[in-house]
This record gives sequence, structure tokens and C-alpha cells, in this order.
Amino acid sequence: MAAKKSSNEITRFEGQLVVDPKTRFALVATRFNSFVVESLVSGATDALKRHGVSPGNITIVHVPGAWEVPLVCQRLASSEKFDAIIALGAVIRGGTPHFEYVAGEVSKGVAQVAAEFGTVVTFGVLTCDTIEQAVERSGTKAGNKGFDAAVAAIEMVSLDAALTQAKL
Ligand code: INI
Repeated sequence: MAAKKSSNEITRFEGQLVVDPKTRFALVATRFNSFVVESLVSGATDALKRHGVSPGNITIVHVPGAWEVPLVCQRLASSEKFDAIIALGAVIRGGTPHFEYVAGEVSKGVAQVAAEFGTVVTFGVLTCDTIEQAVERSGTKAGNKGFDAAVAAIEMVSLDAALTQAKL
């Protein structure tokens, strides 16, 4: 939201945590590490509902693992049926370089979808060295990154509307 006051004042835009009732959200969630990811899904849906999103405007798509997240985000973005997509998953380091490939591709892929389609896509994919770190970030002592990704999606949809209204 922005109001230009006079020619020598700064113009600012910032999204609000207010949801237009028509806003549709999609969650893309991995089954891999589901014991952590289901908590991210709960956090994200809790955040959406607490901000007034009706369950009928929430779609959840489950994919095997983080590697598969960008393809589904791309498909959902190209459908133009969603105002925001929230990517949820957990990539946890093992004893091989596999982690680097999966974590690198999911972050790059999700960012590419947002840039290509101009759709709000937020990143609630944990990339952790240990299972403990993942548990801490999925609803215990370090918060819930699914909740945070959903709140970021709400703010970005609002910001997008404000920028569109200002023809930016
Ligand atoms: N997928 C994850 O979501 N998290 C991981 O930690 C992970 N590791 O470590 O292997 C993982 N691998 C599976 C990958 O995302 C694909 O589903 C699989 O390779 C099939 O394409």
C-alpha cells in the first residue's frame, strides 16, 4: 500500500497481512521427510486460516520429494488458478553429496517459477544439516517455517495488488 504525498517525500510500498476473500493458495508439499513436512503443512494452513483464508481456497499437492517441487509449482503457476504457491519440504544432509544437488535444484527451481510466471511463490523448504535442526524449524524451538512461508505469501499477494494498482 502506498500513498504519494508530495514531490519531495519518499514513496513506499508494503504488503499488508490482510487477505482478499477471493485469494487462492496452493501448497506443494513433499512426502519425503513427511514427519517434518506435515508439521510445515499444518503451520502453513494454520497461518492461512488465521488470516481468514477459507479452506475452500486452499489446495494441497503432495509430491515425492523436493526435487519434484519445481515442476509442480510451474504447472500450478501456469494454470493461473492460484494467487500464491507455497513450497514446503525438508532436505536433510546425509553422508553423500546428494543433499547439495536436491537443495540446490529445489531453491533454484522455485525461484525460476516465480520469475518466469510473475506468480507469488514462497519458499518453505528446510535445508538442514541434521534432523534436529529440521524438527526445531517445523514447530518447535525455532518456530515453524511453513507458517512463515504462508505469512510471506499473504504479504506478497497484498504487495502485488498494491504494485498492480500503481501500475508498477
Ligand atoms: N528429497 C527430499 O525432499 N529431502 C531429502 O532430504 C532428500 N534426500 O536427502 O535424498 C530427498 N531426496 C529425494 C528427491 O527429492 C527425489 O524425490 C528423488 O530423487 C526422486 O526423483
